[in-house]
Amino acid sequence: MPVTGGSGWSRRRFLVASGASALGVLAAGCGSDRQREAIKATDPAVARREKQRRIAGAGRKVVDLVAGSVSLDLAGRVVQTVGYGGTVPGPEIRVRAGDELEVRFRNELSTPTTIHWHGLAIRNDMDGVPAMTQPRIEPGKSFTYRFIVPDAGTHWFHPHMGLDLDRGLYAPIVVESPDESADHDTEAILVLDDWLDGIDGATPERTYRNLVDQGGMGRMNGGAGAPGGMGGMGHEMRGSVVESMTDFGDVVYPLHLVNGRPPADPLTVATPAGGRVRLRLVNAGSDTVYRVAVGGQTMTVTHLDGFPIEPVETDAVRLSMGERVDVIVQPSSGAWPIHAVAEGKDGSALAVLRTSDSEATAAPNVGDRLAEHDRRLFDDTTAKATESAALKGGRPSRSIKLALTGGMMSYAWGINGRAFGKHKPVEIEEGERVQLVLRNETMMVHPMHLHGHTFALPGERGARKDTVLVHPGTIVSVDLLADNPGQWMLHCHNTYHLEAGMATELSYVQ
Ligand SMILES: [Cu+2]
Repeated sequence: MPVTGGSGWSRRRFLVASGASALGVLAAGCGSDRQREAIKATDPAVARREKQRRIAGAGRKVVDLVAGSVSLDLAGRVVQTVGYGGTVPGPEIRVRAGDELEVRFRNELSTPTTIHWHGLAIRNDMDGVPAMTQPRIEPGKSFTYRFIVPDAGTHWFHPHMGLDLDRGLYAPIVVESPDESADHDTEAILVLDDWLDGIDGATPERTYRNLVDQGGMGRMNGGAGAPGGMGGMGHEMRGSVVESMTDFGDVVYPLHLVNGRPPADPLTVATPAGGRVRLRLVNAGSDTVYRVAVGGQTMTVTHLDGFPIEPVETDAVRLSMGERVDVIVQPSSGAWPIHAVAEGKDGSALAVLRTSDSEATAAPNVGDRLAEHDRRLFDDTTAKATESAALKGGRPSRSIKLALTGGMMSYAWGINGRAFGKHKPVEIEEGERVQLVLRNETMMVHPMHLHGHTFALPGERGARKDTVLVHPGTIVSVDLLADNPGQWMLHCHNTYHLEAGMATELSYVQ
């Protein structure tokens, strides 16, 4: 396998950190413009905050987890990749809010790694960002993650190293609420992923190289073939069929998976006749925004990024990379496609929803898209958090402007014109309530993800989110309560944009 752990921003970051340490500058957040002393992951404030999360009588869960190589059978085509626990996705972790989770992790990869618990506002030293919150976990080494899980919801975990996110290293973590009444009869977790690793010689590294070398020339598939890796199914000019000229992604993927399975071998979700099923949707993709609908059915959106909203009935939902959406579906008798189409490019992922009284024997036929995809599309900016989930506190005391910058031609993505490593940390004090103003100055969408916090979308009782899709030429302002001291990544969840440096740091200072 090509070197992944030492590639891209993580290595640049490491080098910058080393140099800065030699000069006696704080290693965490050693960007050139740090003004004040950072509260690092090892600071007593982090342990103090964790103590506040402790609930008397709460449970404890211990999980053993291994990352290593995996043979993945994609409808008869076997590829070699990496994953957790020998499967793709890795085994689901299920805990109750308030419990302490201990994950005894062993790295059997040939490269260093870390685990980031996406969506969980946990203690900073367990957040899994190399050089920022913990050292890299070298091959053959172990690390125990131990933290209190604060909030219920549908979340997931993945590495925070180089391009490993475009492999099979991902798995869901579901946090149950002790006081959430079940309004459904059954549930299923559907993890969506765009897949290229191991198909016709494609690797994430080759894909990234192609993007950098030939940015702006066309779509990239990372495959072997013509010089520059433009052979096979990859070369397709952009722009002609892209919805509203919006560029949703630049990598063409040969396959799109639901729970590690391609459309030719779809997962079946069984439901009792007349029953209600909760679908927990996760987008673990690297460069694909999905639009999901269920054939012949409406759906009710109940949670965004794990947090409850006032329910909204719709026909289709959109998930950008890193986002989660929970919906309730009450299917009529039969077998129905759960169809996730890639926004702005060809390809789709498929699963089947089948009621117990269905007489259908074959998977339902789907074409390019369902009628439901083009009916009501759920808009998260109109969603309202439930009373209990609404962000507490008053009005923001200040605004922090963050321009999302860069483009395909140079493939130099950044924030405020700077790549990670040359970034200026966003400094904040514990207890502040601020507004983050995300302005997309590029031609592409960017799903912006903040670690360790769940911000609120604009408006009265705006939905709580940790990842928000910012469309080209638009501004999204989110409110943030600074209640979790430490150093936190704020980055685009497009794996290739992140690798190119589209990240900064939310830095608690004292
Ligand atoms: Cu991006």
